[in-house]
Amino acid sequence: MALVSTLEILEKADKEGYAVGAFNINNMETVIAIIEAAVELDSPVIVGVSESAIRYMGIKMAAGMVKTLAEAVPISVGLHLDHGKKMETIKEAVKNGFTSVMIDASDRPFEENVKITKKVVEIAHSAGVSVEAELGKLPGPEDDISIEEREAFLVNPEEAEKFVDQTGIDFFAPAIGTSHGAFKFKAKSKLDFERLRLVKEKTQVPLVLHGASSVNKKLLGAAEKYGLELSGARGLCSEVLKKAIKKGINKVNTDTDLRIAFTVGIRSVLLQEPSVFDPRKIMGPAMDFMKDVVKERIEVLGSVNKG
Ligand code: PGH
Ligand code: CA
Ligand code: ZN
Repeated sequence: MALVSTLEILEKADKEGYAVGAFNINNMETVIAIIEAAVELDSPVIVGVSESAIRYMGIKMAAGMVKTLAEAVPISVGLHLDHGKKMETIKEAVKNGFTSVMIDASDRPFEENVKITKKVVEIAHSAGVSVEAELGKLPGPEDDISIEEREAFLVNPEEAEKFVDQTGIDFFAPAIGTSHGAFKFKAKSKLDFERLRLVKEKTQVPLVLHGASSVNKKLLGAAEKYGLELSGARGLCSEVLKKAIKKGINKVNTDTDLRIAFTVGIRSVLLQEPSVFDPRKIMGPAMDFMKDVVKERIEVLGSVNKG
C-alpha cells in the first residue's frame, strides 16, 4: 500500500500498548531487509532517514526506494526524517513525501527550541506530515561526567509538558538515559522510568526512544567470530526496553544493531570466501543478518500481527 501516516501508526500503537520500530537506512539492502522482515511478521514499520544518509544517497533515492517497496507490500510503512537539523532538509523531506519529520533542536536553549520546532510544525502540518521533537541530550558513555551531570542531560517533565503544548508536535522524544551508538552503558542498562512515567502523564502523546539498539550477545558473538572489534560495547537489554514500552514508549529507534549486523554479514563472506567478488554474494548475507535483527526487535516491541 501507499506510505501510511506515521502519526496514525503511532496512535494505534499508543492505544493498544505496543511500540513500532523505526529503523535507519543507509542503502538499498537495509531498506529491503527492514521491509521484508516486517512483512514476514505482519508488523507496521517506520523507515528512518538521517541527514547523513541523505548526504550519502540523496533524498530522492532514499524516498523512492521506500515508497516503491511500501507500495508492493500489505503492511503499514511510514517514512521518517530522523534528527533533522536544517530547515532546508525538513522542507525537502515534506516535498519528497515523508510521512513525518523530526526536528532536533535539542542542543538549543528551550525558548529557541520551541521557536524552531513551532516553525517546523507549521510547515509540516500544512502538508499533512507529522512532527517529532526532542528535549534533553543523549550523552555518550565516553563523556566522562558525574551522575549529577548525567541527570542534567535528561528531560525535565515540566518542560516537556510546556514544550508539547507550545509547539503542537505529534510525538515526543524525551532523553531518559540512553545514548546513540554501540557503547551506551558502562554496566547494566538503566533508564529513568519515573521520569518517563511523568512525561507520559503530562504530555499524553506517543513517546519515542532514541538510542535503543540492543548490542546484544548474539550480535557481539557474531562480531567476535568475524573479527569486528567491539570490546566494551553495550546496549539496551530487552527487559528494560519492554518496561519502557509499558510506560508509554511507542516508537523505538534502531540504527547501531543494523550497522553491526551489516558489517558482520560482509565480514563473514570476505573472511570465509576469499575468491568471492560478486557484490550480491557479499551483500546477501548482510541482508539476512539485518533481517534477523529487525525480526528480533519487532518481537520485543510487540508489534507482530499489527501490520
Ligand atoms: C537512533 C538509533 N536513531 O535516531 O536513535 O540509536 O544508536 O541505539 O541504534 P542506536
Ligand atoms: Ca539531540
Ligand atoms: Zn536518535
